[in-house]
Amino acid sequence: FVTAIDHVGIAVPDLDAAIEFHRTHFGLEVAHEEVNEEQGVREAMLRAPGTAGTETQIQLLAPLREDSAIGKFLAKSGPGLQQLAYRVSDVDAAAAALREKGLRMLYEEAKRGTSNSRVNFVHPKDAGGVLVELVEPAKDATAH
Ligand code: V0V
Repeated sequence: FVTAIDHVGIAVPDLDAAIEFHRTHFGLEVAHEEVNEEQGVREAMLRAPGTAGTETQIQLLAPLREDSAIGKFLAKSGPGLQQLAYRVSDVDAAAAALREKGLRMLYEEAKRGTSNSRVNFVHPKDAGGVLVELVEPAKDATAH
Protein backbone atom coordinates (compact mmCIF):
# COMPACT_ATOMS: atom_id res chain seq x y z
CA PHE A 1 0.00 0.00 0.00
CA VAL A 2 3.02 2.31 0.07
CA THR A 3 3.08 4.37 -3.13
CA ALA A 4 6.23 6.43 -2.49
CA ILE A 5 8.70 7.63 0.08
CA ASP A 6 6.96 10.90 0.86
CA HIS A 7 9.61 12.55 3.01
CA VAL A 8 12.38 12.09 5.51
CA GLY A 9 12.10 14.26 8.61
CA ILE A 10 15.01 15.89 10.41
CA ALA A 11 14.71 17.41 13.89
CA VAL A 12 16.40 20.81 14.06
CA PRO A 13 16.68 23.36 16.86
CA ASP A 14 16.40 26.40 14.55
CA LEU A 15 14.27 26.17 11.40
CA ASP A 16 15.63 29.25 9.63
CA ALA A 17 19.24 28.21 10.22
CA ALA A 18 18.52 24.69 8.96
CA ILE A 19 16.78 25.98 5.81
CA GLU A 20 19.78 28.19 5.12
CA PHE A 21 22.17 25.27 5.68
CA HIS A 22 20.34 23.02 3.21
CA ARG A 23 20.05 25.84 0.68
CA THR A 24 23.69 26.80 0.85
CA HIS A 25 25.20 23.31 0.96
CA PHE A 26 22.76 21.20 -1.07
CA GLY A 27 20.84 23.74 -3.15
CA LEU A 28 17.46 22.66 -1.77
CA GLU A 29 14.50 25.03 -2.01
CA VAL A 30 11.62 25.61 0.38
CA ALA A 31 8.45 24.16 -1.18
CA HIS A 32 6.20 24.77 1.80
CA GLU A 33 6.32 26.08 5.36
CA GLU A 34 3.75 25.86 8.14
CA VAL A 35 3.14 25.78 11.86
CA ASN A 36 1.31 22.74 13.21
CA GLU A 37 0.20 23.64 16.74
CA GLU A 38 -1.18 20.20 17.52
CA GLN A 39 2.15 18.55 16.68
CA GLY A 40 4.11 21.36 18.33
CA VAL A 41 6.24 22.03 15.25
CA ARG A 42 7.28 24.73 12.87
CA GLU A 43 8.23 22.90 9.72
CA ALA A 44 9.48 23.30 6.19
CA MET A 45 9.35 20.96 3.20
CA LEU A 46 12.43 21.19 1.00
CA ARG A 47 12.86 19.92 -2.54
CA ALA A 48 15.48 19.80 -5.24
CA PRO A 49 15.19 22.71 -7.69
CA GLY A 50 12.97 22.06 -10.70
CA THR A 51 11.13 19.11 -9.21
CA ALA A 52 7.36 19.20 -9.21
CA GLY A 53 6.94 18.40 -5.55
CA THR A 54 5.82 14.81 -6.03
CA GLU A 55 9.35 13.54 -5.40
CA THR A 56 10.61 12.65 -1.95
CA GLN A 57 11.08 15.77 0.12
CA ILE A 58 13.09 16.65 3.19
CA GLN A 59 11.05 17.89 6.14
CA LEU A 60 12.80 20.11 8.65
CA LEU A 61 11.05 20.03 12.03
CA ALA A 62 11.68 22.61 14.76
CA PRO A 63 9.92 22.46 18.14
CA LEU A 64 7.39 25.05 19.30
CA ARG A 65 7.64 23.74 22.86
CA GLU A 66 10.09 21.65 24.88
CA ASP A 67 7.45 19.03 25.71
CA SER A 68 6.58 18.39 22.04
CA ALA A 69 7.69 15.25 20.16
CA ILE A 70 10.50 17.18 18.47
CA GLY A 71 11.46 19.02 21.66
CA LYS A 72 11.86 15.72 23.48
CA PHE A 73 13.71 14.13 20.56
CA LEU A 74 16.21 17.00 20.47
CA ALA A 75 16.74 16.81 24.23
CA LYS A 76 17.37 13.08 24.11
CA SER A 77 19.11 12.49 20.78
CA GLY A 78 20.11 15.91 19.50
CA PRO A 79 19.50 17.10 15.93
CA GLY A 80 19.17 14.41 13.26
CA LEU A 81 16.90 12.01 11.40
CA GLN A 82 13.64 11.68 13.29
CA GLN A 83 11.21 9.99 10.91
CA LEU A 84 10.67 8.19 7.60
CA ALA A 85 7.33 8.93 5.94
CA TYR A 86 5.63 6.60 3.47
CA ARG A 87 2.92 7.94 1.17
CA VAL A 88 -0.27 5.89 1.15
CA SER A 89 -3.57 6.34 -0.64
CA ASP A 90 -5.69 5.51 2.42
CA VAL A 91 -4.13 6.07 5.83
CA ASP A 92 -7.00 4.45 7.72
CA ALA A 93 -6.80 1.26 5.67
CA ALA A 94 -3.00 1.22 5.96
CA ALA A 95 -3.15 1.70 9.74
CA ALA A 96 -5.76 -1.04 10.07
CA ALA A 97 -3.64 -3.44 8.02
CA LEU A 98 -0.58 -2.77 10.18
CA ARG A 99 -2.55 -3.11 13.42
CA GLU A 100 -3.81 -6.42 12.09
CA LYS A 101 -0.18 -7.50 11.80
CA GLY A 102 0.45 -6.53 15.42
CA LEU A 103 2.15 -3.15 15.00
CA ARG A 104 1.22 -0.34 17.38
CA MET A 105 -0.08 2.82 15.69
CA LEU A 106 0.43 5.95 17.78
CA TYR A 107 -3.01 7.40 17.08
CA GLU A 108 -6.44 5.79 17.20
CA GLU A 109 -7.54 8.15 14.44
CA ALA A 110 -5.38 9.85 11.81
CA LYS A 111 -4.35 13.44 12.60
CA ARG A 112 -3.75 16.45 10.39
CA GLY A 113 -0.29 16.66 8.84
CA THR A 114 1.45 18.98 6.41
CA SER A 115 -0.75 20.65 3.80
CA ASN A 116 -3.91 19.06 5.17
CA SER A 117 -2.60 15.56 4.71
CA ARG A 118 -3.83 12.87 7.11
CA VAL A 119 -1.11 11.11 9.09
CA ASN A 120 -0.51 8.33 11.56
CA PHE A 121 2.68 6.80 12.94
CA VAL A 122 4.00 3.32 13.69
CA HIS A 123 5.71 3.13 17.08
CA PRO A 124 9.48 3.13 16.45
CA LYS A 125 9.93 0.08 18.68
CA ASP A 126 7.68 -1.89 16.30
CA ALA A 127 9.49 -0.76 13.14
CA GLY A 128 13.14 -1.56 13.77
CA GLY A 129 13.88 1.62 15.69
CA VAL A 130 12.48 3.90 12.98
CA LEU A 131 9.55 6.25 13.54
CA VAL A 132 7.48 5.45 10.42
CA GLU A 133 4.86 7.97 9.39
CA LEU A 134 2.03 7.14 7.00
CA VAL A 135 0.88 10.12 4.92
CA GLU A 136 -2.31 10.35 2.91
CA PRO A 137 -1.98 13.57 0.89
CA ALA A 138 -4.97 15.90 0.66
CA LYS A 139 -7.06 14.99 -2.37
CA ASP A 140 -6.50 18.37 -4.03
CA ALA A 141 -2.77 18.49 -3.25
CA THR A 142 -0.64 19.22 -6.29
CA ALA A 143 2.43 19.47 -4.10
CA HIS A 144 2.80 18.93 -0.40
C1 V0V B 1 11.59 8.06 20.38
N1 V0V B 1 12.24 6.92 20.11
C2 V0V B 1 12.57 6.92 18.80
C3 V0V B 1 12.08 8.14 18.29
N2 V0V B 1 11.49 8.83 19.29
N3 V0V B 1 13.20 6.02 18.04
C4 V0V B 1 13.37 6.33 16.73
N4 V0V B 1 12.94 7.49 16.17
C5 V0V B 1 12.30 8.41 16.92
N5 V0V B 1 11.88 9.54 16.37
C6 V0V B 1 12.56 5.85 21.03
C7 V0V B 1 13.15 6.38 22.31
O1 V0V B 1 14.53 6.53 22.16
C8 V0V B 1 12.78 5.30 23.30
O2 V0V B 1 13.67 4.23 23.18
C9 V0V B 1 11.41 4.84 22.80
O3 V0V B 1 11.35 5.22 21.41
C10 V0V B 1 10.25 5.49 23.51
O4 V0V B 1 10.52 6.84 23.55
P1 V0V B 1 10.03 7.74 24.72
O5 V0V B 1 11.11 8.65 25.10
O6 V0V B 1 9.42 6.93 25.77
O7 V0V B 1 8.84 8.47 24.08
P2 V0V B 1 8.71 9.91 23.59
O8 V0V B 1 7.94 10.65 24.62
O9 V0V B 1 10.00 10.47 23.15
O10 V0V B 1 7.78 9.70 22.31
C11 V0V B 1 8.22 9.04 21.19
C12 V0V B 1 7.08 9.06 20.19
C13 V0V B 1 6.73 10.53 19.91
C14 V0V B 1 7.55 8.35 18.93
C15 V0V B 1 5.88 8.31 20.78
O11 V0V B 1 7.86 11.19 19.39
C16 V0V B 1 5.58 10.74 19.00
O12 V0V B 1 4.43 10.69 19.41
N6 V0V B 1 5.85 10.96 17.67
C17 V0V B 1 4.79 11.13 16.67
C18 V0V B 1 4.51 12.57 16.39
C19 V0V B 1 5.70 13.31 15.88
O13 V0V B 1 6.81 12.80 15.75
N7 V0V B 1 5.46 14.63 15.60
C20 V0V B 1 6.45 15.53 15.09
C21 V0V B 1 6.45 15.52 13.63
P3 V0V B 1 14.41 3.62 24.45
O14 V0V B 1 15.23 4.72 25.01
O15 V0V B 1 13.28 3.18 25.35
O16 V0V B 1 15.20 2.47 23.89
S1 V0V B 1 5.00 16.25 12.97
C22 V0V B 1 4.93 15.73 11.33
O17 V0V B 1 5.76 14.80 10.98
C23 V0V B 1 4.05 16.31 10.45
C24 V0V B 1 3.16 17.41 10.85
C25 V0V B 1 3.96 15.81 9.06
O18 V0V B 1 4.82 15.04 8.62
O19 V0V B 1 3.02 16.17 8.34
